[in-house]
Amino acid sequence: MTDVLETAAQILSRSKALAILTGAGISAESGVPTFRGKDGYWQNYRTEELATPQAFQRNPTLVWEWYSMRRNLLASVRPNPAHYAIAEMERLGGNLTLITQNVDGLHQLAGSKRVLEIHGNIWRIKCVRCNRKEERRESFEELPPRCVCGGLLRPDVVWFGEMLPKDVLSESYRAVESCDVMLVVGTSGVVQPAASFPYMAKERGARVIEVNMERTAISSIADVTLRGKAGEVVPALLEMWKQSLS
Ligand code: BJW
Ligand code: ZN
Repeated sequence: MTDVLETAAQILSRSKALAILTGAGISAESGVPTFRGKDGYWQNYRTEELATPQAFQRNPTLVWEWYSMRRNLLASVRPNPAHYAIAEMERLGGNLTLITQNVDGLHQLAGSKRVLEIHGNIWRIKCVRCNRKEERRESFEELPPRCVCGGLLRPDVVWFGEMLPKDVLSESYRAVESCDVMLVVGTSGVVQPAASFPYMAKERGARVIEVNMERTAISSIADVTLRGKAGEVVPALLEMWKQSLS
């Protein structure tokens, strides 16, 4: 591991434009379940059956119960060493863009200032009728919750078949197209368009470093693969990177 870690740290220390893409795996050690694999079920429903506008239309209460459960859990979890290490990478200076698929807000809690949340944020809600958005951390007395206009409220997250927020997406593409290194942490790389970011970066000549416990759809194009837990590997990578700077 030390050898590959050193190689990765060297690549990072030479980088002039770093893009970081994170997924559910980075929050796993904080106690947040991932979406796929053995964690990817809730009451016998798969993520793909719940995170869709059709599921919400059919049964808003069911979908809200899933989000309520997750919001309750998230209310008490803390960032882990991987989130903190990435926040410190930002403070090290240089050109860094953090793109996350996560809706949990843990990067911000760890101190990351600029976070491109391409799948939205679970603490924000919006009205399906008047589109009013609001940050709301408290739980709801009744599910599904309703807006003052009478419309249904939903979490302001991106479901399957929905477009990603335009501004956030174009900023992400800018970073993906201009980075010379992409660090990919804790994502299975199966959900588009995020899954194509490492491929696009690679095609433009960037180096790809992957941190994941398992082989993924991105592993085949990674220049360096760091197999292990994000909470251990990312801080170790940061330490080695700092050493190579001094
Ligand atoms: C660890 C670890 C530890 C564990 N340390 N690692 C065919 C081709 C191309 C595209 C499509 C297609 N068919 C359909 C599409 C489009 C669709 C899509 O990609 N579908 C695929 C599943 C096939 N995409 C969309 O619909 C997107 N919109 C879009 O494309 O708009 C344009 C369009 C519109 C209409 C038609 C066509 C195009 C929107 C996608 C929205 C995804 N939303 C969700 C829910 C968000 C809200 C919420 O949180 O509830 O986003 S789904 C879920 O998956 C969530 C995640 O962000 C996302 C990605 O998951 P992630 O983060 O990778 O998690 P996991 O669980 O998959 O993986 C965890 C990884 O961590 C694993 O690898 C572990 O090994 C690892 N790990 N512990 C390090 N300690
Ligand atoms: Zn409304």
